[in-house]
Amino acid sequence: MKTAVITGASSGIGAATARVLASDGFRVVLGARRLERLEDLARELDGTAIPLDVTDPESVADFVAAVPACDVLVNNAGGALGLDSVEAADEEQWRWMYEANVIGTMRMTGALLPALRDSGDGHVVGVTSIAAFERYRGGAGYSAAKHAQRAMLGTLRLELLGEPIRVTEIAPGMVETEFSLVRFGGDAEAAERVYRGMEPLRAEDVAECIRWAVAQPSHVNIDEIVVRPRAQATATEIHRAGG
Ligand code: NJP
Repeated sequence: MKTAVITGASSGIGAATARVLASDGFRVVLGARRLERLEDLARELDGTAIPLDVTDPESVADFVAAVPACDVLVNNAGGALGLDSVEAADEEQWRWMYEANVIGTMRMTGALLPALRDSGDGHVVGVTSIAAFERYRGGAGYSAAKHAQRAMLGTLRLELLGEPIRVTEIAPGMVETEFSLVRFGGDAEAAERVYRGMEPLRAEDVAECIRWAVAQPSHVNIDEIVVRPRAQATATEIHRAGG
């Protein structure tokens, strides 16, 4: 049985990805900080829940030591904090975004590469964003981190050339998860406004893209998938009902 390790599996895209990969026959190993939620999902999927904070090297080391094997690694943990201009940037928020999205992906990938190699047919998936190649006002901190995460995945593909490990980037537009709630510090009204009058992607839509990329034959590397709601043309060009 193949093993898929999914970071940020306690909600949103990560949880949906765990469900589709488990239904495709993977043993799933789930990581995130909210252990209770992870354990509920692990029970449902007959998988394994292990606490993980990708911004903490010790936590990553403990997590990886408990991972029995790894054929697929989905680097999904991450997110955005705030929507401030560069001038008003909050350094702590920028630091967290870089730590979680970029350093987290680097740490997890580095630590699991030996297991991915041992599998003989490994796959590293990274969930970035359209913010990995677009810019928007107030989005600099998030965009800078996602641009960096994208650069890392592209570099990794070069460095792993000749090895049996695929590298795929999944770059979604707006997905209705806890993403906006986190971004706006728990302000549910502000989070709800983001999706008002338009139909965003669901976490399951993005998980389907990951499932498809992973399910391709081993010699097929899906470099990147950009997926947006029909009502979104760019990060800021969004069609809303009544406007
Ligand atoms: O958001 P959410 P998504 N260590 O908040 C975990 C990208 N994306 O599913 O630790 C370990 O429901 C957190 O778990 P917990 C986005 O940038 C999204 O939408 O328990 N895990 C939770 O499971 C991100 O990379 C949209 O709090 C950590 C998960 O991450 C990915 O999609 C658009 C962690 C976040 O789940 C999944 O986000 C886009 C840590 N330090 C890109 N910090 C969108 N939703 O619109 C957080 O372009 N997590």
